[in-house]
Amino acid sequence: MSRVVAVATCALNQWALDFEGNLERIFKSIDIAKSKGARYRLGPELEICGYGCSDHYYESDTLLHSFQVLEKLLQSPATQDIICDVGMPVLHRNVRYNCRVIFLNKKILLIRPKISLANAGNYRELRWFTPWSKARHVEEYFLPRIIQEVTGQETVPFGDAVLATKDTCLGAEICEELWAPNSPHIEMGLDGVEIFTNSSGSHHVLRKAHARVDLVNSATAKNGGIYILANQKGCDGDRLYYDGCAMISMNGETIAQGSQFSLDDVEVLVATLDLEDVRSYRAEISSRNLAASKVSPYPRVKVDFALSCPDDVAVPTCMPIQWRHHSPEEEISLGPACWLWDYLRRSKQAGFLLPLSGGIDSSATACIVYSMCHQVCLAVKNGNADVLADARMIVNDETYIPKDPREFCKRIFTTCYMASENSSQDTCNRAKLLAEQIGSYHINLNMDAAVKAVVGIFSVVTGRTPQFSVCGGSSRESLALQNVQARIRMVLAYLFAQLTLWARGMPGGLLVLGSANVDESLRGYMTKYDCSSADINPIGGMSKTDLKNFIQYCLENFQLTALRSIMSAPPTAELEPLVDGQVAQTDEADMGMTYAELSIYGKLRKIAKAGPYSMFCKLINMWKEICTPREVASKVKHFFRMYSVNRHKMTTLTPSYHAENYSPDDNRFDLRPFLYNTSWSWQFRCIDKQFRTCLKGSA
Ligand SMILES: *[C@@H]1O[C@H](CO)[C@@H](O)[C@H](O)[C@H]1NC(C)=O
Ligand SMILES: *[C@@H]1O[C@H](CO)[C@@H](O)[C@H](O)[C@H]1NC(C)=O
Ligand SMILES: CC(=O)N[C@H]1CO[C@H](CO)[C@@H](O)[C@@H]1O
Repeated sequence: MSRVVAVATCALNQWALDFEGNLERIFKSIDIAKSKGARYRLGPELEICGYGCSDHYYESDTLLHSFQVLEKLLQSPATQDIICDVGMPVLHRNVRYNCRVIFLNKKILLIRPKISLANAGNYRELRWFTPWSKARHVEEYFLPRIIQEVTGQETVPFGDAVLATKDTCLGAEICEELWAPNSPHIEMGLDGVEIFTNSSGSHHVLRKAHARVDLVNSATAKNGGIYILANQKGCDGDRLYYDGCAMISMNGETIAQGSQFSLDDVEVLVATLDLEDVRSYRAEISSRNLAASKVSPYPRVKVDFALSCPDDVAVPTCMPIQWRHHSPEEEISLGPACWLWDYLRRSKQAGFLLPLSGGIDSSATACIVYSMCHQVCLAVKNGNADVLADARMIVNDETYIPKDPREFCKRIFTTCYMASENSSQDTCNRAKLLAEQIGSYHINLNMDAAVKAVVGIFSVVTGRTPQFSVCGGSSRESLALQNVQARIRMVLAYLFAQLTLWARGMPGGLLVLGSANVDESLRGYMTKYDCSSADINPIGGMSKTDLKNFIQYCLENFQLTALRSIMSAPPTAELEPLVDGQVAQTDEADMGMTYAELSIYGKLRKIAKAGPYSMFCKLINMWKEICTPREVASKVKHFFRMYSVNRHKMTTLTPSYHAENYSPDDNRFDLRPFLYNTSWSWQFRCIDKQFRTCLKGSA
């Protein structure tokens, strides 16, 4: 018998509760897998209903419709002669499990419930599912009648088992199980499983891809085997971007790599591999074989089917490749751009509107939209019919073909510079030049009349006129005046988003983009309900440091020379009066901390889980070369005061692309109160006590 097997895995852009679309994409992936000779096809976690259904998992409708989709798959001739491994929720004895359903030729072979559930960060699987806790145990599952009618089976095995085909043995791991310290693949491998499958719903976090790739490769480095990873891709209706990276690896080396970011809804990887390579890899590892001889066996579901190709077909086997990683700047350029595209086409809007101030943040956001336009043109050039159809729908022209990113940008992207008498000519010019270079439809407006009118109402009612501090006003007055300007920007942004296309005689409305970065949010350095309030924000999960590097990348990669002066200008909100025509306000001075410091506070607070006292203790060490303990104490206190005073702003944070593990996003990720006693008296006393000990120690 031939030893060469052909297996397929995929990355699918599934969408929560879009059963119709999800089914279509699953069919398409099976078609491609079969056309490339695969005899086994793995799909992403919960692909039938879409990974991000969240509380919809509680609804019996979700379970019902998932079975209805499964029925369609079972019935179809398209699923003949290939083992299909699909993901869906299943209720067994009134308990809901996150399952793989594995079937072949109208028969369900096995339902495998997930054993370790993902429950950290953005994941809340324990809220909806129960982990299967009976290791190597299988029960009878009674199929719903609609499935019985297709398969002729009344019950099927449900539990922790592996599949034994005529030529090899396959075992499934589901997403989180790979990260678990005692992953199933270890014991399964010892028990003779040669092919491990892993279906994921894993999302993009900057700089994280290599961890996943290393984990997958290491899964088979020690004990040999073939590891197949499938993942969801795309927006899925939430802040997360699932980042594909389907892969196949063997004996610790990558064999096939899928893309991390792309506009293809269906991506299928097929590899032909020699099982004998697994066996010979294992042959020499005597420690493995000793352990293997003692392992208690998994229940095996026998399958009368071979994964290997017929003997008379000579198939070349695949060779290891080197995994290509994106730089963090490329990740920022590609991930949020794909997410924006999904959001735009699925919300059926006609494009985006961005208040473009000429600073780093809004410019970075503009560059991401421009990058999206590049990807759309590229996908169309590569023959992606779905992208072409979506582009035509968005620009409302059935014959349109996006070829030039700048031209496409002009149709779907409006940028708007909102000047007040306190904006400098420099920022205005910078915004205009950048708009020209990316091709956006650019509006320059002056909002002084609106600001005067609003402040005028206040003066009429109260008889008092607030002044800026440079004109002798108190900080209360000055801040209120800045906030009025900032908030009027938001009102204007929404007005122009709704009606610019109308004024130009075109149909549709625009989505408003926000551009507050993760550090500003953390510090609360933003006006609540100013133009940081928008429909969505592609950079809300990025740090200022990463955004600066990204701007440099765009300057080189897209030849946007306008970015040169944007890079060198100090970040400013430009809400205070100019002094001699120059900016008198800079963000870092205003915030009382640098962006670099903020990133450190952010990571300590969220990732290292440090309160004020622990943060102080860590920083006196980290910063011992640059700060005295007294300075550290005062910096930490300042940060916690500002953070807690402003935490309420996080409750209305614009939904942002999630990309950073220290994101302060209150809504799903960083659950904390928003009304604090901002004196932190107990905590700060501990800092002071510690700090006095430091002084004594050094004396
Ligand atoms: C499957 O892969 C994901 C990465 O996407 C990983 O988080 C998970 O731990 C893996 N699961 C198993 C069981 O290997
Ligand atoms: C916060 O705590 C301090 C110290 O215990 C206390 O004096 C102050 O009244 C508290 N603030 C409020 C608003 O309760
Ligand atoms: C619109 C606005 O707030 N303009 C202010 C700009 O700065 C001058 C002082 O230089 C103020 O008088 C204006 O009110």
